[in-house]
Amino acid sequence: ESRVAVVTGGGSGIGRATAARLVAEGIRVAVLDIGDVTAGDAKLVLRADVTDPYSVQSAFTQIVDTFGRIDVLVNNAGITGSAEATVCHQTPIEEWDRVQAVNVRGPFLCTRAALPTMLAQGTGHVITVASVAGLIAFPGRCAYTASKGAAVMFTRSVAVDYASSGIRANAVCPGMVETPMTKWRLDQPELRAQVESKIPMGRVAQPDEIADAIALLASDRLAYLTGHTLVLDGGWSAL
Ligand code: NAD
Ligand code: KPC
Repeated sequence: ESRVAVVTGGGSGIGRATAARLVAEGIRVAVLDIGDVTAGDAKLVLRADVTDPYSVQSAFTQIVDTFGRIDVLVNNAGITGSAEATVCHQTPIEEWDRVQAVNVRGPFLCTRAALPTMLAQGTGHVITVASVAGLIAFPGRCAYTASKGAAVMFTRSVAVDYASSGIRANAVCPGMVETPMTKWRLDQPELRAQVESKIPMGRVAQPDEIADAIALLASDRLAYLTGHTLVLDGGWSAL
């Protein structure tokens, strides 16, 4: 039977493009999202909150009951926080907690739920969508930047601890991507120009360009790659 991938936050943006791309490659895909999801070609669509252990556990139980295995987990669900979640001293404490909960606790809970199946298989790949903000600070987004730094180190921790069990972990670090998350900023010509001026390629990315990278990682090519952060930022962090 074909391989199985789970994509969290698969209802929108990068996650939706990734789910479609993996389905096109013949992978059986389970999409997990807190919001409304149009099924697309995904084999299984589950409403779940990645911050809630019970919700996550019940989703993964259903996935394993349905497919019998999990080859790839894409930890993609993420948030930036409200308009008030800006620089450190102005970030509401509850917004800090909410951002860490989705962006750090989420990958932890989902990976924790997927690992027993991967360990039993002796194979598996955890791909976490971090951000260029996990490598260089995104100005005015303290909670988000800190959370993505944690996502990168979470990936390295899993890579190191499970390499001898046949399980790999890699992160993808996109730069600015045109999705519902960033629409509010990119729809304002001045703010868009400000972002584009920092990117050597002079343009933001489309979700398909990130989905392509995730699909390459999810394929069993690059089999020696683990603990890596694959940066797709148009040269932003190379400056
Ligand atoms: P998006 O807002 O379009 O999609 C995120 C999806 O995650 C939504 O469908 C949402 O419902 C889901 N989600 C949010 N909280 C959830 C929860 N608690 N449980 C389950 N699902 C939840 O965002 P996007 O731009 O596609 O971002 C996807 C990932 O890529 C995020 O981790 C984001 O930080 C990262 N990223 C985005 C950009 C960008 O510029 N758009 C850049 C770098 C990294
Ligand atoms: C680069 C990245 O991960 C997105 S950071 C900016 C998000 S927002 O402030 O909502 O435009």
